[in-house]
Amino acid sequence: MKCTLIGAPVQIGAGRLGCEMGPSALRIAGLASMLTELGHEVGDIGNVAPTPLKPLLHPNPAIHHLPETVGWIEVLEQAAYRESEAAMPIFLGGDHALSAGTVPGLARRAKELGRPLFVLWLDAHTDFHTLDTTQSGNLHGTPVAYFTGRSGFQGYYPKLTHAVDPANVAMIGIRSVDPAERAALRETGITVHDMRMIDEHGVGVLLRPFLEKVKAANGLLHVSFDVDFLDPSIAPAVGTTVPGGATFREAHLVMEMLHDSGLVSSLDLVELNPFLDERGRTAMLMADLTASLMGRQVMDRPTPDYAGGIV
Ligand code: B3U
Ligand code: MN
Ligand code: MN
Repeated sequence: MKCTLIGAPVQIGAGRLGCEMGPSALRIAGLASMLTELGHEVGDIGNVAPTPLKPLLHPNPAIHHLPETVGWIEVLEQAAYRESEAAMPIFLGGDHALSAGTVPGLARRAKELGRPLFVLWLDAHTDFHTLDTTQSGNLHGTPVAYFTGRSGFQGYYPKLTHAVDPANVAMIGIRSVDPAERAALRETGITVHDMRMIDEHGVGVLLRPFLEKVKAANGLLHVSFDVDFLDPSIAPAVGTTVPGGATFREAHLVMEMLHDSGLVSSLDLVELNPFLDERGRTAMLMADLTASLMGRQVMDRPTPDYAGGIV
């Protein structure tokens, strides 16, 4: 497969600085060579830079860095649309505000291809705030609300060309939801699998029906992978650690199932803050998990076909 690495050193969406170094850390961890070894044709267009700032003032005084965030959204929407034409784009973040650019760009591409876009959101958080409801003012908490077309962004974030249908969004790993997000999520068709669901059912059982839905709809699948999906004991390099996250084994299983599905058409790797890392271990784990998503496996053992029994 052809894939293209795109650095998106966004850090102003998060509450702590440092995600700007994320693309470098992922490159230094050897992501490109890992993918090449798996037989992929890998390009790297380097880092993109935000479009020039326009003055913007929102009545919510908590909001941080609105003009810069809009600059990143604009450039990443264009990059996602352009780079998804001929290859699988892999966005090296950068904080999660970047998905407010990547996902709308991919939705525009999907629309042009006449195929629905599905989004798998791997995160401790739902990132479902609008500009009016965010209390932290950290705009990495807003991308899902924006790209699913919630109101509350008009006149600030760019006008969406195509919103993602909330029924096509599944979140896994959720364990930190603000009251305003919870209330708004109840009104949408977004599937939210919190950690309790993982504990009770296992992550594979939750993921399989979503993949079947994407396949049945001939959809494109974007995976947005926030470092804090993982438990902080294995992935400390993130500003918003929340205890009780996905284990090493759960995360690899998700990646392996995604690979075997053959459905993934784009990927965000977000919220890596190398300033908080321990000898590069989180960057290396994110690179290894990406390798699993792109086909690395222990044995030649694809996802079992349960219909035919376990082989
Ligand atoms: N919901 C909180 C916390 C948060 C969201 N996304 C991250 N943290 N990474 C907020 O600030 O909006
Ligand atoms: Mn996030
Ligand atoms: Mn998060």
